[in-house]
Amino acid sequence: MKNIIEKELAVLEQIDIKNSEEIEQIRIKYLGKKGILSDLFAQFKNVPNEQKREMGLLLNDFKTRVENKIAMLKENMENVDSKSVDFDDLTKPATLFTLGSRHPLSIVRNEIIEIFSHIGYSVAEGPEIEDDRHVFSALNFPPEHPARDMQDTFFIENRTDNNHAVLRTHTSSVQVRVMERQKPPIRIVAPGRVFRNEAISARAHCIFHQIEGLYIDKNVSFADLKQSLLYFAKEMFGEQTQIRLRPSYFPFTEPSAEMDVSCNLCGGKGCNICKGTGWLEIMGCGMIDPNVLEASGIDSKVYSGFAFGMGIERIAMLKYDIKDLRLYFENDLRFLKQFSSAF
Ligand code: 2U9
Repeated sequence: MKNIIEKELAVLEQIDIKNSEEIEQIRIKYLGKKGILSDLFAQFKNVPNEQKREMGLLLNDFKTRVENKIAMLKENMENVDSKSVDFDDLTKPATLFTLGSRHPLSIVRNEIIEIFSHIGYSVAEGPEIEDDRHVFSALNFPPEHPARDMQDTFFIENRTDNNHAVLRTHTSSVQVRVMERQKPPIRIVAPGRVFRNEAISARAHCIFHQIEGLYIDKNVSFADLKQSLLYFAKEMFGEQTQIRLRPSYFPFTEPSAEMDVSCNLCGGKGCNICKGTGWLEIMGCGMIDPNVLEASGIDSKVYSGFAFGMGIERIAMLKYDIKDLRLYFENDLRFLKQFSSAF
């Protein structure tokens, strides 16, 4: 038995085969039902007891070597095959493969981040599951504010200290966390998913995406806010774009405003996109309320700042003329394939 194994090992060593049929023949010769190994294992029972251990080891080692050799031959053959495909006809057309495309919301988010990065903003991120303090209290929401209601906010856990766990309803909570840990100057944008308890329709969804911005330093003024947002509007919608600010109200900013951009489609004359007004509302903004600065440990006598926020779905709807918000979340490839971008 020992002799047979040694002889076969020498034979095995010499084998060099390049096609799958021959490899299969070798497999059958050694590992097949009536193959050499099966024969040797059958003979094993006649081996005297004192030799069983040595023979057993030899036999198992032989089997492993056969299996390894066959695996190696197969691998070599695959390499030879793929080389031959590469070189057999250099004039063959290349194999087509489809490139994926970015989601329109990612394209728009990346574009906004890029624009603000040119004037010194970096990206901040934070948790989607938040607590009352970071979503409401620190942002100057009074205890009875309707946003704190179950109708508007998804509550995850009611806590006895009233610092309930909630799904964030805006990314402002990310900015609160940055203010808590970083001394001004702070210049950040916070993109991310937010959640509101809304019925789903063409114009509303319970999950959507925001990008908010925050700039805090000494002597930051409303003029800085206006100029920064004008720069953004021109970069995003074209050099000819104009902006206008209308007074508004948010608990976390004072004064507050809504910002419109001039409608690019009709050049301000009025069309069905801007509903005849010549203007498109794209974001809210304002000077950060001193209470908000103080709540996160920033001295409002030394520092001031501005903030803004926009819905990414809305900006992408304007950019791509998308009429129904639900398209963003259905992952229909006919929709997704239409978008391509450098971002
Ligand atoms: C801190 C202080 C102030 C962020 C701001 C808005 C105005 C705003 C909405 C636009 C459409 C949300 O997606 S939307 O529904 N946002 O109008 N957001 S100012 O203000 C902040 C943020 C963080 C600490």
